Amino acid sequence: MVLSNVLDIILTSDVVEIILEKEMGVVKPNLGRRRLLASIGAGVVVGAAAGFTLGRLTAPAAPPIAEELNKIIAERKLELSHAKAALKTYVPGGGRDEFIMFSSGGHSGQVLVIGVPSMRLLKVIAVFTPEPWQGYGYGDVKTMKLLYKGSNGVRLLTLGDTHHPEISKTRGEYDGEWAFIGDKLNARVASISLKDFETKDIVKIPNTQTQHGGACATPNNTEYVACGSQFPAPWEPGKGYKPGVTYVKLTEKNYEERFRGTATFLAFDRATGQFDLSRSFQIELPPYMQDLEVVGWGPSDGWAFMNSINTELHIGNVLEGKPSLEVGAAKNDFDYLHIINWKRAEELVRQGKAVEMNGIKVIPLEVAAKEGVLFFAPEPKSPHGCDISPSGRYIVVGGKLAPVVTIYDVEKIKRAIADQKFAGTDRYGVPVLRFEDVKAAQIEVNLGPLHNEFDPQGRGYVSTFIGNTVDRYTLGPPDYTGEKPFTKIGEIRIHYNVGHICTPESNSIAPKGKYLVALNKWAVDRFNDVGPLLPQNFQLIDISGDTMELLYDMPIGIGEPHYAKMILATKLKSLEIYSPVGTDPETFKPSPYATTKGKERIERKQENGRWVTEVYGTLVRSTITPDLIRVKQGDLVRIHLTNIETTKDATHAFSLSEYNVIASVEPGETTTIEFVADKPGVYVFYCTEFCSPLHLEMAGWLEVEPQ
Ligand code: K7E
Ligand code: CUA
Repeated sequence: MVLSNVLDIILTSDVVEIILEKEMGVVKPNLGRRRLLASIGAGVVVGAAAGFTLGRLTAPAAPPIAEELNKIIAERKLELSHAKAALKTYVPGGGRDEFIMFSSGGHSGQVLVIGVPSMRLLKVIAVFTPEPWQGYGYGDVKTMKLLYKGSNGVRLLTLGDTHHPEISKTRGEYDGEWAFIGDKLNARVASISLKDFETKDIVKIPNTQTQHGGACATPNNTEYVACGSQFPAPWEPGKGYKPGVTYVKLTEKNYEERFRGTATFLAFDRATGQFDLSRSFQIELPPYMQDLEVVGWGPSDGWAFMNSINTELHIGNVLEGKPSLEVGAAKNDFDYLHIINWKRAEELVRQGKAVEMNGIKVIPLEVAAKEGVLFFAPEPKSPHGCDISPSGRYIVVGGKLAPVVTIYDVEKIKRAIADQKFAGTDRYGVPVLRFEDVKAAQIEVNLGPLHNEFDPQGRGYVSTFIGNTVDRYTLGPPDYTGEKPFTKIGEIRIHYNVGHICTPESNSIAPKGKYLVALNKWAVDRFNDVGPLLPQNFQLIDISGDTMELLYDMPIGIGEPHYAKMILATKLKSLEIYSPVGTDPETFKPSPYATTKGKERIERKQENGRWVTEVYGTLVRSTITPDLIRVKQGDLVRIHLTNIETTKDATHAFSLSEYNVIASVEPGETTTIEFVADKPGVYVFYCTEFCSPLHLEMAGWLEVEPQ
C-alpha cells in the first residue's frame, strides 16, 4: 500500500507510535489511537489533555508530522512497512546503537563490527590478513610478530577463513572485554581486546589442520576457549600432526586408522590476552568431520557438545569411480553428537594421562573413550549447528537434510551416562547413547535447518537454508514454561539462503531478544548489481512482537561472513586514547621506546654483527620528527614512533614510499616499524591520515646511502 494522504497514516497509526515511543522516548498512554493521531496530524499538542508530554514535539515549530512523513512516503514510493522499518532502525548522527555485533568476515580474514539496529559498519578489525589502514602487517613490528607467530612454521599465512566469533564470558554472561575468532582454513584462533579493538594474539592449534568448532569461551571466566577440528588431519601415533611434515597415504584404511580430529581447550589469560599452550589440552577424536561446538553451563556445566558429519568415513575420489564426499557422507541416517566432559579431561591431564604432542597435552582417543571424557549420541542425517539454550539444559542441532531441529536434554544425557545406559560403542570404542534416551523433542520446521538462537522468553529461532526462512519455536522448561513447549510458532521469509542467525547475547545465560540478524549467503535481487560477485545480505528482523518483521537489508561487500555475536553496547568500554602518552598497545603499559617532544634522536649501532639505525620519533599535528633519517644501504631500520597527541581521534599514520611500509599510530600510542633499507635512494615518508590543515606537510625523508 502506498500512502497518499494524511488519513492513511491516521488509520495506520504505527508510524507515529514508533516516533513517540522510540524517537521521543515517550511511553504511550492508553489513549484512543485515532484521537492521538488526529491530534498529531493536525499539529496539535495533546500532552496536557492526555496526561503525558511529547518532548521535542511540543516545540513551537513542531511540524505537522503526519503530513510531512506522508509526503516523503509518497514521494519515495514507500509502503507503510518500509516507513515503520526506517523509523525502527534509523539512528541519528551522534546517536548510539543499542547493540554491537561482531561478525566474522569470512575469508576476508577479518572481523566486522556493526551497530544494531542501524546496521552501520563501524569497523573492520584486522586479524588474519594484512590491512593497511590499521597498519596491520606492513612493517609494524607488533602486527608482523602476530602474523608470523600465528603462522604454521611452514610459511607466512596471510589468509584466514573466519567462521565463529565469540565474546568473553563471566558467570555465563558476555562481559565485553575480549573477542575471539576462529580461522577454519588453518586451524587458528585469535584474541581481540575490546579495549582498543585490536588483535592481541593468534595461535595455531597444534595437531589440527582445519578448525570449525570454535571459538567458544568457557562460561565462568573464559578460562579456556574451546575449538574443534573440521577435516581430520594425517596423524602419527604418539606424534600427532605437524603441518608440512606429517604424511600418511590417503587410503580408506589409513583414513580410518591414521587420520584424527581434535577438540582443543586453549587456556586463555584474561590479563594479557594471550593463549597459553602449556596450560591447554586437547582430546584426540575419530576422523569424523567435527562441526560446531558449544560449552555448557548450569546443568551442562563442565560439558561441551559438538556435532559431526561423515561418520561414514568417506574420502571421495570421483575420478576413480568413488562417490563424491557429498554423496558418501550422506549415507547414514545418523551421525554423532560429540559429548565431551571437559572437566574430566582436565582432571586426566592433571593425573598425567595425556601425551605431549607438538607443544600441547593430548588425551589419546582410547583414554577419552574409556575414562568418561567422550560420548556420542545419534543425530539425524548430516547435522549442522550446535547451540545451547539460556538455561544450559537444551542442546539444539539442525539437520541439513531433515526438516527438523533436534533438541537434546542435558539432564537425560547425564542420567544415561551415570546409568551406563549405552547402545554400544562406535568403532573406536566410544560409548554411544540411545537417541530415545537423550532426546527432548524434535520440532518440525522448514527444510534445511542450520543454526539456532534464543530470546529471553524461552523461544528459539532456527535458520532454514533451503526453506529460506527463520522459524520461531518454543523450548521446554525451565527456558519456556508456557502451554505449548517444543512447538513451532511462526516463521519469516528471508532473502536468501540463510546460514547463521544472531540474536543479542544468545548462547549465554541472558539473551536480550528484540532483534535478530539473518546472515544470508545470497542477495540475488536485493541490491544494485555490482558484478557477478554479489555482497552477502544481513537482514535485520524485529522479533519483539508476536510476528517477526523485516526491518533492513545490509549488504556485506567484504568477505563471506558466517556467524556473529551481538552484545549490549553499554557493556563495551573502549579506550578513547592510549594513556599515558607512550603506551605500548601490546601490553597497555608504558613503552620503553616512547619518546617526547625535544627528545627525538637517531642512533646507529651494531647488533649481532649487523648495523641497525634506531630512530626515536614523535608524531603530532603536523610534524614527523625526525623528518630526515639518513641510513646506510643494508641497515636494519627500526623506527619507534610515539603519537604525542592526547585528543580523541587524532591518529597519525606513517607510510614509507616504495618500501611497502605503513603504521597507524593512535593518540598516545608508541609503535615500532622495522625494515631493511636494501635499496639506495631518497624516499619520502608521510602521514596518511588527513589530520590537520597542514597534513600535506606532515612528511620527511629517508635517505639510503649506497654501500
Ligand atoms: Cu554454518 Cu562455519 Cu557455523 Cu557457515 S558455519 S553458515
Ligand atoms: Cu598526521 Cu596527516
